[in-house]
Amino acid sequence: MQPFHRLDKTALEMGVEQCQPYIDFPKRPTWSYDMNKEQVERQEEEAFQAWKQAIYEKYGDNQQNGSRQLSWFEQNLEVWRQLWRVLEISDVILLVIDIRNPMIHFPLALYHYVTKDLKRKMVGVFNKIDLVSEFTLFSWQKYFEEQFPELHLATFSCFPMDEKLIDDTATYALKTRVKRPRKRYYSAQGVQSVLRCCKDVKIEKHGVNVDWHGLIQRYDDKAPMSDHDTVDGGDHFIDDDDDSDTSSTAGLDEFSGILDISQQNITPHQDYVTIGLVGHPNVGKSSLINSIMHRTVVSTSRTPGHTKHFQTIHLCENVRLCDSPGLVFPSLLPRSLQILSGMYPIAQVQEPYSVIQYMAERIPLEKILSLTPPDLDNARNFKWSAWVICEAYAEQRGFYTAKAARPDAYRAANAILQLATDGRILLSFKPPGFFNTTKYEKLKIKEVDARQNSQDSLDDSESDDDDSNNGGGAVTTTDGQYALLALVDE
Ligand SMILES: Nc1nc2c(ncn2[C@@H]2O[C@H](COP(=O)(O)OP(=O)(O)OP(=O)(O)O)[C@@H](O)[C@H]2O)c(=O)[nH]1
Ligand SMILES: [Mg+2]
Repeated sequence: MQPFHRLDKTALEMGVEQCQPYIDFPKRPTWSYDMNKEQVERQEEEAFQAWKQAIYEKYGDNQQNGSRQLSWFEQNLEVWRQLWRVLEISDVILLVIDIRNPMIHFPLALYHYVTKDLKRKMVGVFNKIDLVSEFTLFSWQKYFEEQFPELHLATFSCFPMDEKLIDDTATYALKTRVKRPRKRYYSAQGVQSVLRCCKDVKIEKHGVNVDWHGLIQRYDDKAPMSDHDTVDGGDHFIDDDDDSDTSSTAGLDEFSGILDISQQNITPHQDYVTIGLVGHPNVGKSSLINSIMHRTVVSTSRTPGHTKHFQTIHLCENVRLCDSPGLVFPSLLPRSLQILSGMYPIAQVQEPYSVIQYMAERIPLEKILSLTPPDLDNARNFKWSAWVICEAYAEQRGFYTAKAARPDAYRAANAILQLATDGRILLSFKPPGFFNTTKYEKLKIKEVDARQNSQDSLDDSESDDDDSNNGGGAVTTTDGQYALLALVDE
């Protein structure tokens, strides 16, 4: 109920420093074939309890000591076991990252474990790029390239980019509901980028020759899929829907490409390249798999924690994809941020007002929602608080409590949080130096120049085979420059 203070724009910057110290995640204890199933499981149980106890001892009372509170994190050993299995059977780990806040979705401990301990290849997929400007995406790419050299980067979106998002430091809301195609997997952007990354990491596997080129080419032509490939109408997979659908594996057996993996398979299968998708809940792992498959093979939902079991899907005879349940890694990042990043089910948030305050301190929420101050006579001295924002929004939307017919602030708060996680209120974070330095502008200019030069030399040797390059290139360049100018003006 206390009025809040709007923070400087740099409060939206977030880098690796804010994620320090990073907390390790539980690893599978070593085991041998001499041990029976019960012994292995007991050992895992004990190691997990010891790990939990250790982090609670170290960070559990942090808030009372005045330092940062331990975030929410996955408490269920079964879910960690699934992660272990996916890491064990995958040749390439695809970490799916929601581009609106890449740092919170990037568990440093996992990066170090995969690249240094397991010595496996790791691809970071910036997902939901339709919700940020091209310049924000560009800046994050540069930041990640610099900070995490062993991570290969790809970009992806289930939906086309929104032109209105040319400057996402000034545009904070998609006021109108964006019309999205029902079969969105046809308009996905970036499947080629993801597959190209998987090709570039060069997985060397004796006797397995993947035709990456042919695979990538498949996504070149936007020809409609054959009847065989499309999903029957009325299927239960289209999300943004009933949050009650919790059985994510329902109906999956109908698809022939899915195999169960027995527990014996603890190293990548020698006949296939396995691409394992991991990441926080709700970042879009299952949607990415559907887009690659060009049909609905796994269930998706706007409610985090939808996928409950990992499953493999064959992309071609020697490449298979592995979807996994989203899992929250422990950190010292604020719980409000976790909720806003979509990894916690909104319906279960008991006290949503501090999350609203966290958001309102960073973006002009009352303006975005076009709220009117309740006390118009005294509008000049009026100061917004999270609670008043929620009450005003409840009035605007006609949310009233059943008994006393008072504005239902709780329902309003939930609705606002849902708008934020769905991406209709745009809360996106930026890498350090985004607002107060010209670092990223300079890098962008350099890149545009380089592209221009290579375009010029291409034009000289004009081979006019197809015009896709011309059109695409021109649009990207113009958008890029526009984003740049808007930013410099600010
Ligand atoms: N705007 C936008 N939304 C997306 C994109 N990809 C996925 N989503 C939405 O994000 C939500 C979560 O997608 P899922 O594919 O179920 O996410 P997941 O990572 O499999 O989630 P869990 O199974 O809970 O771990 C859904 O509401 C999707 O519609 C994207 O590229 N852009
Ligand atoms: Mg999923």
